[in-house]
Amino acid sequence: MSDDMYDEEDIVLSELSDEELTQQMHDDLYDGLKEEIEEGTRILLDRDWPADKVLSDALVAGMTIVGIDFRDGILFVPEVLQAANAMKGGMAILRPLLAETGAKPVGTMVIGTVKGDIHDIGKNLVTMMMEGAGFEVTDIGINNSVEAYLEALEKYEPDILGMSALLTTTMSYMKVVIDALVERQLRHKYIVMVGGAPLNEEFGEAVGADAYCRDAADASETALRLVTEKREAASG
Ligand code: B1M
Repeated sequence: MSDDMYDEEDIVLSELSDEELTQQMHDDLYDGLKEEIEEGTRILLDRDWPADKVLSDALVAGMTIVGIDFRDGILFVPEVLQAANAMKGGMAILRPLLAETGAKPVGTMVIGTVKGDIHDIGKNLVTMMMEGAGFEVTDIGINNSVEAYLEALEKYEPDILGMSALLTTTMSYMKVVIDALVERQLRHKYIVMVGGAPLNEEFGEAVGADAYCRDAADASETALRLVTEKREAASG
């Protein structure tokens, strides 16, 4: 075998230190390299990294960089879609680890991204963390109309309705859904939790949600607290 068969630029992920590997994974996510992201995810897990640390330090941190360059017009939709696809590859490996729980469900949730909005990575992460906290979650996907939410609520009768929005132009649709629940006198039946990058506490209150959740960990903690409070109030 001749020497020039080896490309000096080739990087062997398994030979990198933890820090170099996470840096490399940020670059690979940026370049939308799904296989490399999957390999890096496996290597970090083999090095005994907890799944939530792989998620936050390697994947979410990488996606934050993508988001900044998307905002600044350096990256465009096709590249960001590839980055999202690579991220999903890593998330699929982490999913069973984050969702590991033998216990019976502590509660149930229907979650979906609102109408006009196709962002689903954050919602998928919330689903995973909620499952990890022992909830049974029905994910109704993206671009959900009022009718789609109502249909799912009727069908699954969950404790919680979760809504996600990533665009300033779509987040107000959460109020449309909550108003529809009020109109039909269904609002009291569900705990409504909302989340997504452009939202904040004030917005959550303004649309009439029970809670705004900053991130997936906050969502699972809040869900546990609100379900417990609701059950205590009902039994007391
Ligand atoms: Co879009 N996009 N995008 N995008 N995208 C943003 C959101 C944007 C901030 C980018 C930017 O300019 N910096 C910007 C929105 C600006 C605004 O409204 N203020 C934007 C734009 C403008 C657009 C388009 C309009 C671009 C265009 O076409 N010109 C278009 C809209 C399409 C549509 O929805 N109709 C668009 C399209 C896309 C892609 C399809 C290319 C892709 C989505 C792929 C996919 O999701 N399958 C995409 C992506 C990937 C992004 C960024 C880069 C990353 C989003 C993400 O996945 N973050 C994003 C920039 C950014 O946010 N940094 C951007 C990682 C994820 C883990 O975080 O989603 O915030 P996040 O979720 C967190 C919390 O918010 C919270 O927990 C999660 C986990 O911790 N959370 C919840 C989320 N949902 C929750 C629900 C809950 C609780 C907590 O319920 C209880």
